Amino acid sequence: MASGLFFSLLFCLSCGLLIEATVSSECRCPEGWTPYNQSCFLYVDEAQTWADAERACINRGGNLASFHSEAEYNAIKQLISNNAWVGGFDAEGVWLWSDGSSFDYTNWADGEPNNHGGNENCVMIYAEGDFTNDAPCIWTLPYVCAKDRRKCYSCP
Ligand SMILES: [Ca+2]
Ligand SMILES: [Ca+2]
Repeated sequence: MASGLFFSLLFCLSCGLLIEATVSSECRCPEGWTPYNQSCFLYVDEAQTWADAERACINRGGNLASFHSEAEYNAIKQLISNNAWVGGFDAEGVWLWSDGSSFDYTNWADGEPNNHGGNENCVMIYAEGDFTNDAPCIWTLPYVCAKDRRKCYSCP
């Protein structure tokens, strides 16, 4: 028993080391995607509703992008050339990210989110100015997808 546990631990430790060693070569972002920490981002300059944009990102193996710091926001912002959807949405008064991560950082423009017309439930980032806005989900905008690079950090 004890030796079995020992070998399990040893295996996990060596796997961890192996993962660290191979992450740069095996966990590259797909061509066209931009690496940022544990994520890969892709700006798609093709206008879609928020829901269609999210589905398009899912089809690419990810979700609409989320951000959790000013630096991460800036990494996404750098990629866009038009106003663009990201994965934030208003679920009956609670803001969530479509990738399931916590909605722990915001940089709303002054006066936002204003739920204009009672009908603004999706987060867009402005190409000009460093702010986000809640907008009607049926607007069609380009969008930013993200994939989690950690998915390839698995033990064989
Ligand atoms: Ca709303
Ligand atoms: Ca708004």
